Amino acid sequence: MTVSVTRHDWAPADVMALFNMPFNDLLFRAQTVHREHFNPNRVQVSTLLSIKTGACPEDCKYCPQSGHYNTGLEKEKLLEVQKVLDEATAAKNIGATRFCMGAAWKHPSEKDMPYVLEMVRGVRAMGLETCMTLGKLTKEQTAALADAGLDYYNHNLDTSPEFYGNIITTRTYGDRLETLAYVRDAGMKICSGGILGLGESVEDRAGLLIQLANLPEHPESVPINMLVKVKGTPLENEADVDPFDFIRTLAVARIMMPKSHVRLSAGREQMNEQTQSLAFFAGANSIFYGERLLTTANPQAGKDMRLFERLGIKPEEREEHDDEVHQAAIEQALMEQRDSALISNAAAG
Ligand code: SAM
Ligand code: DTB
Ligand code: SF4
Repeated sequence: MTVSVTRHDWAPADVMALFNMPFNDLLFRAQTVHREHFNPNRVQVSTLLSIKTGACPEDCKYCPQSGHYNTGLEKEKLLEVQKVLDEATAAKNIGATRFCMGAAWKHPSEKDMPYVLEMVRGVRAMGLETCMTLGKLTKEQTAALADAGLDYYNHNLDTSPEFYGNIITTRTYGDRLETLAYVRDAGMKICSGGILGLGESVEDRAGLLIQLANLPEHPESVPINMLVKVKGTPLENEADVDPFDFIRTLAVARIMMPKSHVRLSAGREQMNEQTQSLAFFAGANSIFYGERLLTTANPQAGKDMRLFERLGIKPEEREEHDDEVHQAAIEQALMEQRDSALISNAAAG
């Protein structure tokens, strides 16, 4: 019997009914839906890099990079393309399959676009999936990113439309929906999710998931972040979210968007391994991998690999592109890896 349905007409009462299910019933249902579409023992791994850090003109109350708050963060201008490619190589070497580049901008400037496009082309040629999060986009910028071969654009809705004004006043919810529509129209995949722990109610969590699931197509990737409380931000003393409520939200996201990758996103450094393993059971099947998120800490790669081993989880292979140029780049990278292994074997023996 098929348990999952792909719907775009979720109403608040339907979603609150899921949130109010007994925990075990909810997790069983989420895991059943998960198994209809995914191998439950595979988790997608993405590595993040901040390509432009701090002094952001937006006032997102959770964010250490907002120029409105003093968090003591060292600002950095846009990284050089070669530095970004070096970091992508390091991410590939620890086993990441997607490289996500984030900039603390309201929107990209025309002056920065050529560098950003070069980063996309360079990272893609290494055989990694590419993702960027650069703030609001114009139609033209979106088309240029798609032409350069960007696979995913991350732009989060963060919370419900009703609660949003308590957290951000410098960019509207409508602006975010417009950027997501441009990304979809340009043929790229969407990564969009939100944050828990902002002081929102369960109804707001349901409201966020309704906005995401009622989009014309579900986002391919849905990051659910747990607030990382950073000193100097207005939310530094916000109350902790009950870990079971966090897990419930992942489970409801899995049920509402059965074919999407749901990412257990920021906040894993503050979470124990039992909570993370319950998150995977609830249907989360993607993580940020590598010791840094954008500006805050994430678990060490070795620690995550040991957890995967203990749980019998393997990192998911990257999705293949049918694009021949890209395939050629992958084969080239494999040949180079083989050559360097032969050279080091020869040197050793
Ligand atoms: N500046 C771009 C934007 O906001 O569109 C991209 C980068 S921004 C850091 C991406 C997302 O990271 C935010 O939408 C938010 O969901 C998440 N985020 C930022 N600070 C966070 C924190 N302290 N804890 C958890 N998630 C956070
Ligand atoms: C997302 O949803 N979470 C990531 C990514 N998309 C860009 C960012 C998390 C940032 C956490 C705080 C920091 O490290 O600055
Ligand atoms: Fe700027 Fe993004 Fe942080 Fe908001 S979340 S302050 S837009 S970097």
